[in-house]
Amino acid sequence: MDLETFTPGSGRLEPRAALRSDAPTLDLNGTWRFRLAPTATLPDDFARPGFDDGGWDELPVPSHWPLHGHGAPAYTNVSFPFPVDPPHVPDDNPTGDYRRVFDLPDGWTGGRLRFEGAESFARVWLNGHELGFWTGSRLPVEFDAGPWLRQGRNVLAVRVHQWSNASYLEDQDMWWLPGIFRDVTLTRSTADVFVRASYADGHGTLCFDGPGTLSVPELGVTALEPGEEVTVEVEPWTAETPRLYDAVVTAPQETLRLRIGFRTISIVDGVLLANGRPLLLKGVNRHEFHPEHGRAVPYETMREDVLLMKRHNVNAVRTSHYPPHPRFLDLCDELGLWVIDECDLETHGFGQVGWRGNPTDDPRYAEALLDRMRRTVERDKNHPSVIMWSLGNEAGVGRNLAVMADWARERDPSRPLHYEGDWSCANTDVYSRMYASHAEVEAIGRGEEDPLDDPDLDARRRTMPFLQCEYAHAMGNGPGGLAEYQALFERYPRLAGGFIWEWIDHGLVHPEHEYAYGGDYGEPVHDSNFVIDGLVFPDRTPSPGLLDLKKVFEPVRFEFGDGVVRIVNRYDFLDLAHLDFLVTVEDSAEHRLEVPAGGGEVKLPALPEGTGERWLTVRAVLAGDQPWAGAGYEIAWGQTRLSPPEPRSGEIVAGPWSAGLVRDGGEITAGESAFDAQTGRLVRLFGLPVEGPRLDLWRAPTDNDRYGGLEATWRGLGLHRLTHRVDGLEVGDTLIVRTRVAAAATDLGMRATYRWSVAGDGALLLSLDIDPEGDWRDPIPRLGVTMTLPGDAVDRVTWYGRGPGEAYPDTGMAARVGRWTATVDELQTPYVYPQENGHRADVRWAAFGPFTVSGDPVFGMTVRRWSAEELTAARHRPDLAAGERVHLHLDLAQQGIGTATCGPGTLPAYDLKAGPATLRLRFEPR
Ligand code: IPT
Repeated sequence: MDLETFTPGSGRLEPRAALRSDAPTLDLNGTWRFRLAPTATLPDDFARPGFDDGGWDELPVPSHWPLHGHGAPAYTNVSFPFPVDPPHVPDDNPTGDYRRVFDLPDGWTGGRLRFEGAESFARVWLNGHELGFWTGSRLPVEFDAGPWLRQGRNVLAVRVHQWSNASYLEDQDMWWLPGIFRDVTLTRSTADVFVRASYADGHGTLCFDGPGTLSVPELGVTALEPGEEVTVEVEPWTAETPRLYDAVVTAPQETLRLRIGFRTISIVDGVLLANGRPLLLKGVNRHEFHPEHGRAVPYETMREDVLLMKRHNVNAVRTSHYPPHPRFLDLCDELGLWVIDECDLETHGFGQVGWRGNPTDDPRYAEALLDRMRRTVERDKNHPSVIMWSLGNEAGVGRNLAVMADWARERDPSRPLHYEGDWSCANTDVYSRMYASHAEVEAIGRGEEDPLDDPDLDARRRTMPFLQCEYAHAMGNGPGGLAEYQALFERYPRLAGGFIWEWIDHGLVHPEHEYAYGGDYGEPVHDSNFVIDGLVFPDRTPSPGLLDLKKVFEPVRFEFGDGVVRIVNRYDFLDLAHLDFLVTVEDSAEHRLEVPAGGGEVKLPALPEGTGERWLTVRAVLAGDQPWAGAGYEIAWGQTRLSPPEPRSGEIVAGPWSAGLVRDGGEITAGESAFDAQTGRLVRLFGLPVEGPRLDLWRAPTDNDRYGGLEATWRGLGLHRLTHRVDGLEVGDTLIVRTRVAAAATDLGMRATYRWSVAGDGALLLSLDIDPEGDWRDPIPRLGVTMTLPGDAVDRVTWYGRGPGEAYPDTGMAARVGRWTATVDELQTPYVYPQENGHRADVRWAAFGPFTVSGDPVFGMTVRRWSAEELTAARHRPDLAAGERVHLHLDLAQQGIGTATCGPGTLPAYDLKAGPATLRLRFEPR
């Protein structure tokens, strides 16, 4: 077989919509016979009905064979895992032969074999007759099986090659996972239907193409003829109000059931509108992924994705970078998500060879690219949730884009076209970019972007709405900078929002590593953990990034005044009538607030009196059950401080040395606490053996620190191998320990002067002055102290500060002020690629087993059962094992997180620059 062909397939039927039909359909999923060969050069005899496959293995369909013990997955982002030499393919070409015997029910005649997805080049035989071949891994295909079907026993044979000329079109950033990974059916349905349902001013206009007639009983529409148009009063479909109407198409051979949503997408004065109102996309990029099944995603998992998105205030999905399983779009229709449906096209690896030979600009590939666009649009054209077609991702520029776009415009003028790879926007209706900085997004929002060379294209692009099809790369700890992007999207009408990169970490379950990423299967070329860059972990546990996103995407805002709160409705379509508003002060009972449906200023109720620092929290929760969350589910919240902490200056004045400061051999003791007389370091705290605290600047680099270059800078400065020199130790009323902290081979250093005193109540007070010496021009990882305690001294930590989750200077929007408690294990964020995590911000005090630490006024807190060095060295979750000590990091400041793995680094406001600083901590026995 010619795997180097430019032809996208043979023997195939015209593409048509994914439809629910009552025509008889046979589910051919299940256990198939399977064998894998290392090359494509094999005889075809296996397709004969009488072939003996007794020695073969079994394989479930749908699935990917590398996830069932045949070969191994491989991950690359941009790089092709074979030479860039189109149309040629490597000789090493894993080839899977599949056989399935099925019995045809009595009386069955005719039918189509339908494959929803197979990666990447497949040939199919029925009862020994070759029906044809197809490419386009994430696209459906149908063959006429009728002439070859037999009564009783039938034998279906499929040969799937991993590599073909079509592989050059499928260079998406994901695991290479061959196999028949979506459903296989034999169906007697033949109909195609294209329903067009628009909305304006309370009315829906409906018409359809297809066989038979269409009825929508609920709207009193009966027997609408193809091409006939009817306008009726309807409720519109939006992602916030996913109103669907059941429709029936009665065709001669079958009855089809559709769910129709009326909505109109338009662009007016450079603003993206849905049903005439501005639309702000709060989106995520979703790859199909399951940690055990790869892209053969179970239906329940798809549903879980949609539910999780809805529960985190996400309102849009880009189906990066191929059409998803068709049922995913049914869920988007039903539960309400705006969708950019992307064609299965990416040629990114050509970028690494200067885009030479890019199929996007090679006329020999025009047919294949058009074929992919047609199959995308035809399959998904009836979904109200789909509001734009995307030509593909990272496929460079070239004439074939126009071929795709021209066809799509003609076929479906109702949906704008999207493509990011061509900044001239020659073939699109929206201006889309990825990872543009805040400053550039703002310039575009103002209409002040740099002009294109071509004045016509430039003028055209200036009339377009702007969106970021990818931004805020959610790799590892982060992303930082979300709130600042959202503020821009909300400020400028031209900005239609964007889509976070990306939804899920594609970590594959692995016996040794827990979750595997690139390189874990010995791939010679790979992109390591770039495939671990999602808002949810591989098992779909939300990461802190998703919790932050929920906060940033909140559709309700609270602005506090004196005794009042102003409630701002930021939904695009809904009012606030479906929400309850609850007020509480610290841990007191919640009061209900009466809030008008339109929002506005509301008086706060009389609140319980109290002393010390107190915070008021308002929460907006679902008043009733929604299909995606139950009554009481929190949608938004806001906080304001009612009263400041009581000044405590009296207490922190050094008291008389009740216990005295005693030199005792090698120690200086203060009651139950003691310092090493040589180093001045605390060795015992209220009887507990401790080490430190001492100055520490290191954190285990985050992915953003690493890929963005900061880690290299920090290592260059030796911040991971600081040395401490004692320059002086004075024992008087106060123990003063003067040190200089610096790394070998550098002339930068920090003077660190520890002043220890004992308060009248027995508390130990530390005042640490930090004075940088030399030219510290780069941001530093953190500024604080580290100490260790015996492992059994601390299990649970209780603190008053922001929580419950982690927070860094530009993340942690989800962390609110309160009193929290967590075990040391719960304080860890289990990033698949271990890195700095778990920092709790603005801690007023924290109780660790036998003692409490208070800040003046606050400190940052991280508690681990391993050291920062061990965390730095770890590559997978299981590399981290509890040691004998608990490591306590008490910080004045941390460097921001940013999103430099892809996109801008930390915004300047969140850079941690070395400068003179003082950290004050108070240690008290409990
Ligand atoms: C961008 C890709 O579109 C996306 O698929 C993903 O690979 C992402 O990068 C990185 O995780 S393209 C990049 C060159 C900006």
